[in-house]
Amino acid sequence: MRRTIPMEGSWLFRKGDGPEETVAIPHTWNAVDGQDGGNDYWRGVGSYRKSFQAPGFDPDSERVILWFDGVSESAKVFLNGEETAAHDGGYSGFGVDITDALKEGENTLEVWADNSVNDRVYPQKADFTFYGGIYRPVFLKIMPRWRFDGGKYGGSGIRISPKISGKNAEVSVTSWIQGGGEISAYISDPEGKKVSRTVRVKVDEKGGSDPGSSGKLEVELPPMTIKNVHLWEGVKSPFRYTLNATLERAGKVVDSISVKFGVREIRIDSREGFFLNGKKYPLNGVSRHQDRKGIGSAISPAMHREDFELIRELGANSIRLAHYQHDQLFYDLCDEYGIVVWAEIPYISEHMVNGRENTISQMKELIIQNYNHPSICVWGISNEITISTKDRKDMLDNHHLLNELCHQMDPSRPTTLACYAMCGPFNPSAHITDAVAWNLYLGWYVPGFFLNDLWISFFHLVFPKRPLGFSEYGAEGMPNLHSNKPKRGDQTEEYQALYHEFMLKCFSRHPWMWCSYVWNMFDFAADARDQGGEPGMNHKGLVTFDRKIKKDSFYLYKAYWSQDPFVHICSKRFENRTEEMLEVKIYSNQKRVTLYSGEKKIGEMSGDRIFRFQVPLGEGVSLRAEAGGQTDTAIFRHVSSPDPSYILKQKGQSANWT
Ligand code: ADA
Repeated sequence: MRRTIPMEGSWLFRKGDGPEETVAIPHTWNAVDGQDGGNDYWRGVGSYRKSFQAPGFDPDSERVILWFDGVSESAKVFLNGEETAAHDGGYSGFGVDITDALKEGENTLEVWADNSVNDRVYPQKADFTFYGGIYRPVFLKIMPRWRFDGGKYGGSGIRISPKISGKNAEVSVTSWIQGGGEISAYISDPEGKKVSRTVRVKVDEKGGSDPGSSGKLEVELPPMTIKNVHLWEGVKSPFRYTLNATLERAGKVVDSISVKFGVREIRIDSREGFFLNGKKYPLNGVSRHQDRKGIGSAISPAMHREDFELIRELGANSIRLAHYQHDQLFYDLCDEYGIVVWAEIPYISEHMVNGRENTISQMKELIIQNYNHPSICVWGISNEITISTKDRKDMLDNHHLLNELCHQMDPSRPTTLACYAMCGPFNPSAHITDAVAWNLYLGWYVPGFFLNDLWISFFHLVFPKRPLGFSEYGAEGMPNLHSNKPKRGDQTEEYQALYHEFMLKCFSRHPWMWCSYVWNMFDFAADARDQGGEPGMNHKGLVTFDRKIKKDSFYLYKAYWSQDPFVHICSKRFENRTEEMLEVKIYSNQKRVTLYSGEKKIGEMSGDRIFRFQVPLGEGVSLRAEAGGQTDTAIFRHVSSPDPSYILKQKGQSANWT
């Protein structure tokens, strides 16, 4: 039966023709230079080498697959000096059958990871760092020779397509197997109780008998019914079933596989927004980049979980997993906790005529590797592609191609794309996918909060049948920069919060929009940037790059989206004040907030999420806010002149990535 051997631990690594050093996988060589600004991080070929003992396996009945969760951006794999695989695309998983190239005893594996500049593999131009390396885990998988196998795009070999039918669900399953045999399958609930009949199919052994090749058989199983189906209902009840399938040959089970799935129905309506299982389900979303301070993209499962928990604490019910395929663990968490996902490929900023094949293979991998995740509700085909595209015709052709590919591979999910701010509503690229969304930073890159309402209303008036969303909106906010008169571009925590206060109200005026995604949940590295006094970073996160500081804007969203009682005093890090009367802003999801200075009650207020108290500062105050049994504290001191450390040293919005 299936076994997995992790290939972590120490590998010998060489960056370009530099000296060999020992590193631990997962690893990226851009953990430091990809985050320190200057747009000068090293892009090239890094080689990784490891000696390992051939695993124990039965050559008659088993195969050895070397599996990579992610090698950025392209990879070449050599076993004992022979090239055994090549892969383009730094965010999807890929595997190679190394059985025939394995020697008895010691073997040498060498992997070249390549993030050098080229015109073929996406991404090449974007506002984030393209970390190079084997930055996700590597495994040896001992697999049965005759097995379920999704083939070259890395699928599990099982595709589950449930459909709601009255109180029941009809579940169609397609499977791909190496060689013939008898497949049997049934569905169980989370307690392991069988909830469908067992279906059986006998498959003739023709065409798929060579386990080393991609030759495999596609088999449609007879449909199964789940009576009184329990739906996957987002955060409220993310119920999942398990499909259990076995493959038998000559009366003996040779492979078995279990795949979780959910039953749910999605619909996007241009006049009413997003629907889950026939009910309106407004998407309160954030986007997520995966990288971290000092670590880059080579993050651990615990870090994925920490990100996920922070997003759950915020109360978001949807995530745009930007701008590429994320780790499987993250999609699994979204499935488990009912978070609706926008999944996408890194077809971004610039259409490359030579990159067509790569957009297609990355899209195929995204869909095939993720088809069974109930959380994924839309496929995103590109981001801001008009920003610097030269060959418009070729770009549009490619968009049509990708859109059709998604529909053909997955008729159940709508497609979407994220348009660039300067891409007008009439641009043909905005009218290809089923739904559309814009990255708009009105009130940040350009002045005028009100423009958001204007833009949304105009689009809806002209294209009432096109579902519109906001794929991105945001503002930079540095937790160390402060102002009591915040202005656009000052990078203060206070302006960021004001901007988001406006945007949340704005979206409530257009409840027909199908989605909105804060850009971004976390600060992330963009080595070409130089803003906020910390080069190499995009600071639009609600949480800092090291995940240690939740900015005020985080609590604003929490006040809107989360049911867990809390109270938060804003501008806490803006301790040294010159004003006599302090305006203390408080965010809470409780209806009543009380503020104390020491033991003295200053006031009590009823309100809606945002509360403002006037407090005489004197020499300083030590405040305590209470709401719904929760408390928060802050200290403000009086100083005679403004503390210069709160003000941005750089002028204006200095180096942007474009
Ligand atoms: C673009 C891009 C994002 C993001 C944003 C920004 O809209 O899609 O990757 O970084 O710019 O912050 O300006």
